[in-house]
Amino acid sequence: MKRLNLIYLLTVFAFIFNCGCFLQEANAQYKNVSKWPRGVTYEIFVQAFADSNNDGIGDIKGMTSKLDYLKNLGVEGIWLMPINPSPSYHKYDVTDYYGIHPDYGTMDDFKNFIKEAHKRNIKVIMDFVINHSSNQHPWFKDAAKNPNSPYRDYYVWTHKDDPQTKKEGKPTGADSDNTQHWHKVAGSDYLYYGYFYDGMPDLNYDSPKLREEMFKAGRFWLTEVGVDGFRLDAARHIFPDERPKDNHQWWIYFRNEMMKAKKDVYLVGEVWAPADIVAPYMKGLPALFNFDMGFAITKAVNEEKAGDLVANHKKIQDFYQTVNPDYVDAIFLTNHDQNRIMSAVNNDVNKAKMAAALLLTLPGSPYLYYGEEIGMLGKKPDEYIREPFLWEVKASDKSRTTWVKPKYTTEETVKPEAVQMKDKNSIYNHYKTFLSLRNTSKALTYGSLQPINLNNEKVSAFTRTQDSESLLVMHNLSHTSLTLNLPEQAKGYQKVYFKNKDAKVKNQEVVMPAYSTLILKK
Ligand SMILES: [Ca+2]
Ligand SMILES: [Ca+2]
Repeated sequence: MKRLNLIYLLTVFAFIFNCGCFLQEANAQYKNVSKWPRGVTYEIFVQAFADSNNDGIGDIKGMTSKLDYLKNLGVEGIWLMPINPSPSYHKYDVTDYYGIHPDYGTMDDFKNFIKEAHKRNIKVIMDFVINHSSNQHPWFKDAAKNPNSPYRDYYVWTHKDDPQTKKEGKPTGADSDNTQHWHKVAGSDYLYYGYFYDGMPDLNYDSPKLREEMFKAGRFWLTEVGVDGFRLDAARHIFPDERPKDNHQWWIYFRNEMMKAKKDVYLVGEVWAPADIVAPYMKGLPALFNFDMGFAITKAVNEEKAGDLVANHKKIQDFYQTVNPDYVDAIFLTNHDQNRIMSAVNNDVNKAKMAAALLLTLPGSPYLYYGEEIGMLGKKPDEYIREPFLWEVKASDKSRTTWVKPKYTTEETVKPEAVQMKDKNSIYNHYKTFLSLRNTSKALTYGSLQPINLNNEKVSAFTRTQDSESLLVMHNLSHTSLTLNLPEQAKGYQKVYFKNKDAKVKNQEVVMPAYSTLILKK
């Protein structure tokens, strides 16, 4: 306990002295009001994050040693990309639903990681990839060579004369461009269904035996291992495209089964699609990723125009609320499947900081992608948006992984975390400041959203209100300083709650330097 108090005090002081911009009453306490899943979650590609045994591959022990780093950043949850045994580097094709990939460590390592995370009030969710297995999974290997295999029914088969095998499929969304969904097995007259590619045969959710098998695996991680929930990959592909209602129903069923093992299990689904397709999934999945918002923020920041970013976000939120009032809107800038935000804004650190400021002041439950907070760069192909995290300068970086030779995030382009920590203007300290800002404010964490029109397209302005706390948030997205008059709608917001870059307010006039943020309270 003593140690925790000390960390807490140090955090308070570091926070006050670092930015000197969080203007609260002198006796006000720095106190977290956010409660996960409404706090900030951090996505980790284990292979690239932190190495503990000097083999160049990130592992669970390495990750465990960085929990204090994540705690200090203000993170309350961790999402792990797949950790099960798999033949691929990314591990989205599983060969054992009960194991840990040996490169990453052992089950004991993982249980210890969860214990240490929970000690710090950090939740752990893991990718549970159940739409498909690997074609190297023992179930599939047996099913493919033997039509009478007990696992035959775990996959989806059809005869080569079936006309649908000749049909060119169409990709459903941005998550795949594969159009050949039926794949041959050498020496057999039967083909199997694999939505993504032949290495990922789809599991057959029309089979009660398969369904029970996957429930069993899910319950294992929740009860035996102790994870807090799952990120569910390819959530709209469980059943084929023409059966969306079966997909919606499936997740209600799945959630009920998982709740038998863990009442408060957290599930966040990947449905990479516009809001009208996402919405029906909310009945089963309490949290879904909001892909639209990340795109909208990136566009606004790049064009230096607020546009209808806030109004659209509110429209989507209001719509989702009609489907499930308790839903969690999982917002993010980019994830492991997209070019990194710093590259998406053409390496412009001011724009990357503005994207973060928007993400962390708008409603939703923010997800950060590892390395985003140090401004890591990265463009597709996928390996290069999943490059090694830079902890220290290369010569003294014992945790740095070498799993891939980086093309974008190198010693020359990105300052490592340890260096940025000491620089009050670094992107790292910008993230840390905005995480603290959000975590300590009920209005920013839970508050309702109202767009405010300042008659200037360069400024994104909105209020966030929760109970008696109401904040007027203004971001100058542009490279020029602006002087604005607050409209009638914003009357009464007079006191500075937060500011950076010398933004100021006097009476109803606001001065906002380029790329600044100003938050006023009543
Ligand atoms: Ca290692
Ligand atoms: Ca499927």
